[in-house]
Amino acid sequence: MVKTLILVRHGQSEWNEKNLFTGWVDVKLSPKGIEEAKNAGILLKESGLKPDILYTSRLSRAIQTANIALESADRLFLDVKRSWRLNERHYGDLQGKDKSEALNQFGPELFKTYRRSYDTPPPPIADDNQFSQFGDERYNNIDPNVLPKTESLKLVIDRLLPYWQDEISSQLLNNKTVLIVAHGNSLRGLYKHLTGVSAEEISEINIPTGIPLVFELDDDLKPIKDAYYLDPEAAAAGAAAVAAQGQKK
Ligand code: DG2
Repeated sequence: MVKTLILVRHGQSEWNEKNLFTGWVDVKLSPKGIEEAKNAGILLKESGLKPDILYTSRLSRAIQTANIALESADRLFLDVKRSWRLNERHYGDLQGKDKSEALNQFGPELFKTYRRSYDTPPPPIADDNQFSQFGDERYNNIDPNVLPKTESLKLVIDRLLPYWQDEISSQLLNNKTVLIVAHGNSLRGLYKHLTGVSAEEISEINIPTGIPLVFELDDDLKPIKDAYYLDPEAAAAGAAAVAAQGQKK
């Protein structure tokens, strides 16, 4: 039996709108992001896909998106599980910095390395930086040695996989339709794991906000065909806009 996995990047956040690196900083959805979240639920409902269980990160923009989308999809009753392992990539010292200013400061090559390389993390964030998560109560249960201060995509995959393997996979193997609402880079990490694309290929893949991406998986949780967006045209435009971030204010 085909297993269905639906990935949604949260709607536009206040910091996506302002063109700031966000990572683990807990910002809310912008008004546009709220509309995108509603639309994600409508797309789900129209598709006839019926998620049985919802997973989100511990960050408000994903949680808000999931709540709004499930309301417009008429599926607020779902069981929900949240994990820091689905959080956005920790953007280290770049958190809170303007992407256009960073592009000017670092130049296009290093800027792209920090945003899209597989295994080069940005410089780590200092504990006393106002955008550090040091001491944040929602991560109290994480060993301080594990709590990231910066992450590459590879490190995101390393911390995401235990949750995928121990928790989410078993729902899919029990033929539950799984919805994950998370982030541009945590979902890119999962995408890389599921599809097996190379480090080079994943650097060119960008996930747009608020458009469900559907995977159909076999019994080994391998895709039986290419994943598809429920609104492919809007997804292509959204992904191109993400790729171009930093080049515009
Ligand atoms: C964005 C991704 O994460 O930024 O952390 O700034 O998905 O939570 O909005 P999200 C951030 P890029 O890697 O696309 O620059």
